[in-house]
Amino acid sequence: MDATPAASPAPTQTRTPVTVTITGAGGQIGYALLFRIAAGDMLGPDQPIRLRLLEIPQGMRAAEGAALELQDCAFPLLRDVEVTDDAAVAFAGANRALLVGSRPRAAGMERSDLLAANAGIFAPQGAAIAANAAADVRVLTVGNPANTNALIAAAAADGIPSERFSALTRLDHDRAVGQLSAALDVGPAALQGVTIWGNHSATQFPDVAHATVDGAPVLAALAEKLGGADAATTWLDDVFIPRVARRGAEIIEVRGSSSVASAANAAIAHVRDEALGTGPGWTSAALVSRGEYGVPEGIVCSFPVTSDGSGYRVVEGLHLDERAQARLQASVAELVAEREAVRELTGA
Ligand code: NAX
Repeated sequence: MDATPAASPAPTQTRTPVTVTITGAGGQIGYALLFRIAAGDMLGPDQPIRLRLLEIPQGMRAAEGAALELQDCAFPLLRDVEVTDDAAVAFAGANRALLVGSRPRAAGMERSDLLAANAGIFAPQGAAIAANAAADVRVLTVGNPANTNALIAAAAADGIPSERFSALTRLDHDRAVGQLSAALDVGPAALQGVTIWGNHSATQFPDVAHATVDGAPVLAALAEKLGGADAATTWLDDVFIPRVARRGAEIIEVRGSSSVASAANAAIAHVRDEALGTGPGWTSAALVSRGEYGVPEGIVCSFPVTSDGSGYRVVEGLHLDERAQARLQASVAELVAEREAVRELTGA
């Protein structure tokens, strides 16, 4: 018997590490993200990673504690972890940035105050990314209001193409898939073609008009399950759409705290699919509009998207009926109003 072990490649030794910067790393979503990223869930099991954790001074101890725990996991892919409150240091050489830290809404705060406070975070971070990150950097915004924060960061990141910026609506997408999966009593993998349109807010439009279950139209499957096309439409309008759009509030009510593990899971899935490809079908992500589906250019709007590993692109050519158009336009109107509110700060 030959006792010589078969020659195997040493991928973690040979691949160049990817530098991943996470802002708000000392917070709840940060804590749920870090260990999965370090374990290879986001960029694959062969991709070494360097982590850069950005916090504000009040969050530094929590981030430092997470860094100690990361060291204690001895993840084979994790080369090093640096914790800092200096954006220039955090974004130095970053290939991937996940902007999670943001200013939460305080009691009595108007939406315009919230937008302005976050412009004060995301504009300097966009500038710091442009000045310090790697030439191939891609940036996902998670911190709310996510779409407009992404717009602010992109506008401030001189020289970085705006298609490198996106905002997270994958959680909404996965929530929609989860609801359909339960209603139709099928596994999530049987479902394709769900779309979240618009803003990551209660105005978003979760759309199943092009969705399929095991290759057959979801609308027909719902009609069969619920006793007719009218019953299916009523369920979609009165149960499905509001439940998906308000799921964040439902989680807070039941759990006593906002979505954390599911949000981290969605952020990981967003980056993974962007970097490694979406495979069959599409997913949802908020991208800078180029005017697709009549959405004004420049706003960060959720669309159906695919990636072949080189970045997300909008799936074009889907038909939206009048009701769907009206729902999309309502969410787009909110995004336009948000852009107006921060226009002076961003020049967008
Ligand atoms: P936490 O309050 O637990 O953590 C936020 C962290 O960000 C804190 O540690 C804070 O010190 C830090 N931070 C604040 N300003 C910063 C800055 N300028 N630079 C670096 N760090 C900064 O919130 P968490 O539960 O982790 O949620 C983070 C964000 O995700 C919130 O804005 C939340 O609303 C948003 N969400 C977005 C979702 C989405 O689907 N797009 C869903 C989940 C979540 O609600």
